[in-house]
Amino acid sequence: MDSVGRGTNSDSNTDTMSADEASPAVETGRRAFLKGTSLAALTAMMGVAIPFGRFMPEGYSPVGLAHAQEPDRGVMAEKDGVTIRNERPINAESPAHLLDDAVTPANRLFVRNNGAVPFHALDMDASGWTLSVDGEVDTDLELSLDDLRNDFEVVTRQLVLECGGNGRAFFVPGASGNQWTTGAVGCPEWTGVRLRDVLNRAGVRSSAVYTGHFGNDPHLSGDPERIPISRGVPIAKALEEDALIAFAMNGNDIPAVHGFPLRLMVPGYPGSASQKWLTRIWVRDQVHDGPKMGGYSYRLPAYPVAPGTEVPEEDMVIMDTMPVKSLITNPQTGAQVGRSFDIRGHAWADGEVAKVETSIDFGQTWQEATLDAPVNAFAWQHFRATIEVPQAGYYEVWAKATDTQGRRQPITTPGWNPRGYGNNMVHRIAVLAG
Ligand SMILES: Nc1nc2c(c(=O)[nH]1)N[C@H]1C(S)=C(S)[C@@H](COP(=O)(O)O)O[C@H]1N2
Ligand SMILES: [Mo]
Repeated sequence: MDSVGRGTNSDSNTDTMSADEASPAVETGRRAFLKGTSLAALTAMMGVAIPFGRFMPEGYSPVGLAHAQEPDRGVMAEKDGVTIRNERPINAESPAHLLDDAVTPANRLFVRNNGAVPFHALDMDASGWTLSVDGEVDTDLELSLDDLRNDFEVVTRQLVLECGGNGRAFFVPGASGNQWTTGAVGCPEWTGVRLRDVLNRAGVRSSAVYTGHFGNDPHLSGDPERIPISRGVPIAKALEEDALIAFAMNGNDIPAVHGFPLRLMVPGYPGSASQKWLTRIWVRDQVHDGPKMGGYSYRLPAYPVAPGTEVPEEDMVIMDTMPVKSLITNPQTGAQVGRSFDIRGHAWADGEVAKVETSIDFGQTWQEATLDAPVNAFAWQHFRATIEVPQAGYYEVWAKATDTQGRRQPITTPGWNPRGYGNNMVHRIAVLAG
């Protein structure tokens, strides 16, 4: 199944500490690229034959892999107004007022890479692309993009994608990783096939417990034997109807940096569950143990801890669903407004948002905003309100969403955790009114 040896690598704690959601900074026994990389692995990574490959000195690092060492500047050319949080790997988010569109356009969608953008994506070349499904299934599948388009029902859905670390910058004490503020989230429109239809075609065995997702993005070390990230979800989540294997975003090919030609979209879960450049789904009989499944990556303490606590690794549990949240996207924070002004934004939850309230008196009183139903499950719900202020001056507008299960956004950072995940505190903007 896995001729280049990238599929079963589970050495999450040998990953280099790059940024967000990285494994512990200790590099234990990292396989040395300069020794054993096979010609077959290099060939697979380059995507073409290397005719004189047998003459490459042992340990030689091909010049063509150099892009894995550089920031992926080219793929960011289309982005507009994003804030770069890290250059290598490239990570960027949008300020709230640039996320005002009902459906997030490609130029505003945050980027979260753990490795480099793969060659085929840089070239937007999908020729020969296949997705394999194997493991705890009755029949292994190897599907081309045409197979996916032709053999399964194609659906289009607006689905929220949010990094588990969105809001990390507000935790005190701070956590290492990308200092995301509020913008590592977006809601584009995705077209693809249901993950569950593909899994059911393969026939999920009763022994199935978890999925393991694989893409072909190169590790920043350039070592083709290492994979930057491979996460999965409980099999029950994978079999819900909302998760997609997507081949289009906003009616176009998925942009290179967002996973061309194929990615998962598993809404309601941390963005890391939505593997980009998807090549393989391994149905597992145990919880997946790919890179960034273990240690402190996407994990929370099993019990509440005081801020700054050193939590033992064995007490960390996998973060599953994302908490209820909202974002004020207009006006822009710092704006001058009249004594009466309109605000608007989006709200989302793992499930549905029941109400959004706003406050202009630091949370003393709240007014209910007008809230739209989602166009489909896991789509952004848009809200709007007209705010009247009693006199001219400085005001803060706060927004707070409550989901249908009664869970609501806290005023300050919720449960502190070592890596700063799941911050869904109320969004606040400042205005000068009158
Ligand atoms: N192959 C691959 N898939 C990946 C990642 C990655 O680094 N490589 N990053 C994950 C994380 S942590 C997030 S939050 C989302 C970000 O998706 P985006 O860059 O399209 O916004 O992709 C996920 N899928
Ligand atoms: Mo993420």
